[in-house]
Amino acid sequence: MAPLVGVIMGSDSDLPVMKAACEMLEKFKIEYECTIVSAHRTPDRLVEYARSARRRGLKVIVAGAGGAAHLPGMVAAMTPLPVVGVPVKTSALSGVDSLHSIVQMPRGVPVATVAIGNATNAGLLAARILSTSNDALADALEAYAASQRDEVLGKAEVLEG
Ligand code: RP5
Repeated sequence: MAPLVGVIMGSDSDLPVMKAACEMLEKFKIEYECTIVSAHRTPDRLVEYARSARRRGLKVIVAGAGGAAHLPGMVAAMTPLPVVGVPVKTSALSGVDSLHSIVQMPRGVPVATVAIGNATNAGLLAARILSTSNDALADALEAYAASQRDEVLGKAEVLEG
């Protein structure tokens, strides 16, 4: 099956963070592709990726980058698909630089930004977007939420004795 979600990142150094998005997509059996696209080091590849994404059947793009993190915003500027941005933590500024770069988009070009390093939520958000036209997926996401609830309630019960 053609991938529905494109997971991209600015560098292979982002992979330890971004693999959590892939794990979520695998958990919900969503077809995805994963690759490196650098806004600054491979600008032509960025244009090609973003411009062809919709035509190739992608429905959502998850883009992670650190530092001067222009990747999600530039992708969002070149495709009508929803883009979820993941600010990757940096050594110099702890990812606040990445967060600000990704979240401060100008009006008219949206990027749904998750918390610094939270690629899990990016994968989940992509799944939720797809679930608006997929009831089985929506059911699976509800079951996931219920399992989180039960886990917390179980821990509370143990604490309360
Ligand atoms: C960004 O620069 C990447 O997204 C990465 O987070 C950061 C550092 O890249 P490397 O120097 O580790 O390749 O483009």
